[in-house]
Amino acid sequence: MPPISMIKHVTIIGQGAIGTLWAYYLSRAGFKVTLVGRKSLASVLDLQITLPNKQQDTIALDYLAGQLPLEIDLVLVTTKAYQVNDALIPWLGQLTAVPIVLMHNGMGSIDKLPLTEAHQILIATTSHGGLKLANNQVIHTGLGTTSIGSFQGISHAAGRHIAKRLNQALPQVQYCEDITAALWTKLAINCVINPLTAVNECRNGQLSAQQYQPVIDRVCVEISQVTARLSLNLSYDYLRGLVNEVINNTAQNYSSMHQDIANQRKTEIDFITGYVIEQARRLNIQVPENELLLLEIKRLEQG
Ligand code: KPL
Repeated sequence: MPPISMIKHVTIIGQGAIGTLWAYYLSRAGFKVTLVGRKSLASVLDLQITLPNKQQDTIALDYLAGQLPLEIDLVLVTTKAYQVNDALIPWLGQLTAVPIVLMHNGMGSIDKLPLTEAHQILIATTSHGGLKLANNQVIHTGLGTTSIGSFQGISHAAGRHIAKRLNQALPQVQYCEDITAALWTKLAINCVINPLTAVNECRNGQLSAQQYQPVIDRVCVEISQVTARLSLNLSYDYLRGLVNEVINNTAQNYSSMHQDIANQRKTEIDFITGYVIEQARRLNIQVPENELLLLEIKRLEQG
């Protein structure tokens, strides 16, 4: 692993709201960022961003279609969970000596990747809010934090080093030795807020209304039963408290699933609620509330 200041060339695969936010903040912090995609677009993208304090900024970002740049110190994969395979598999052969950070909502996508021992993989989860209005326009709707941890092929020391470097661009980035617990925590938050805001067509903050408390309780109870069997220290009280905190902190946001349904896009439900259901089945635990929410989202996706 090069010294911290040597992580300079960052390739970003996935130009949704989160990938675009990272591209902006990394570039502003002096990193050499290249967006890699499949569409043939101009090789320089003039990005306009609205910052959380409502100020506007613009920045020029390099874009490469269908090929990787020559210099890469770090790869950030910020596609939706269901796109990770298609987006990353074509490059996996060329990315054996480079740390790859997978950053998306949900869990389970990594299990489907044909990784070898040579791949250096980290997983990250972020609570920053973003809204992509057009290819060159994004709003940073809410400040959040990012947790990152090693999944395979990379030591905790090297992982901490990467976290520190990313923290220089978009703080707070914290390194977690137990990234699984951080991922389940975010999964629980997403299992509550995402389907409920999509089904009820509301902003995150509206879930603090009395009428939604029983269903939120049931989803949190089910998830804490699953995490208990996985020996993760995530009690119902802890998860319930965090869910309330995120509902309040992101009160004005529309969740990503709400945005997906409103824009008639596929959602990440299979990697959020679907992942919980899959683990629950394996452990013989009943999760009827999560099953109901999955069905409702599938119905909305088809509609
Ligand atoms: O991660 C989110 C999402 O919208 O996907 C939350 C935390 C629910 C914030 O909106």
